[in-house]
Amino acid sequence: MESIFNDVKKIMNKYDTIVLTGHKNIDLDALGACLGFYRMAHHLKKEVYIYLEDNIALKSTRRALKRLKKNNISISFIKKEQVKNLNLSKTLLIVLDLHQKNMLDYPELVDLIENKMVIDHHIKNKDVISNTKLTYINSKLSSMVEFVVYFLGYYNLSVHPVIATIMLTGMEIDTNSYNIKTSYKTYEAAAKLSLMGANNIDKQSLLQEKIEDYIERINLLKTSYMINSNMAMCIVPTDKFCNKIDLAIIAEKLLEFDKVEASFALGYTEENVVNISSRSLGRINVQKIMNKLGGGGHASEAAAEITDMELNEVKEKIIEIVNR
Ligand SMILES: [Mn+2]
Repeated sequence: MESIFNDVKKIMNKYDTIVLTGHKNIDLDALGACLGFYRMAHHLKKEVYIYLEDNIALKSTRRALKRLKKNNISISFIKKEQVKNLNLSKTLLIVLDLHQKNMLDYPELVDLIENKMVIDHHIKNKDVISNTKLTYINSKLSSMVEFVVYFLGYYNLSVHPVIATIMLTGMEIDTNSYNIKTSYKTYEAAAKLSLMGANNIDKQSLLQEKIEDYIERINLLKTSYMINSNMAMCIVPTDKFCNKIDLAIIAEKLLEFDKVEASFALGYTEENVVNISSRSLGRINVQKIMNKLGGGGHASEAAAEITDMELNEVKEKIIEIVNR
């Protein structure tokens, strides 16, 4: 990976300003990676910003941002309107933890800033952001943070303990607590963050949730069932709306149970809109299954949104597809 590190740094050095962005619904892996790159950009004496709007969906991300503030760690964030005021010909956009334009909170960002670099750890999809100075997609990496830890380490840079904690939490989320996509390199990256002062108690508190939310999820999990020998399904009752994040959490949780190799969580997210979140331990390609429903994603992580079918029909359709 050393040659990539050299290339990344070389490209960063060519620009005066660096804008970092993660994917929409920014999670702690994407934010942690941005913060790590921020450190590098700062070290290279660049003007650096993290693209971020105010409407952050994930509680853990909101908490992490609050924690930065509380610890007086000053990070410059930038919003849509402000990007236009940059000297764009001297600006480099670094896209982290995604490689498709439609995964960006603000997709036009890649058109607005012509000079860009894409680094991701998800399985490569079609519609990769094009015309980049560098594209590096390595699905062997557990997380974006894992890349960034080695990148910083290669240049002997470390981050503030609060940032190390955020990064460690991001890695834990992406690996489902070191259960998936985890290699010895992942543990080593975790150890490096620990050496930088990442705090496990603070990490836990970033992930804490309301007990009511937890109980509600358990009640939903109680109703889940196997749709064949190795796939589980959980359906949110039609009398309530759910959100996509909850569906993702449920689908992920289902993978922790006996015999489950792939999982589906589905429910109405609004009137006449059914969302499905699907996860796999890795052997079953759930992207293929979601593709058949008009959705997409990655082999082990995919989703679909359906507007022309009732929840029950969607359920039947999934069962038909997987048992075909
Ligand atoms: Mn990630």
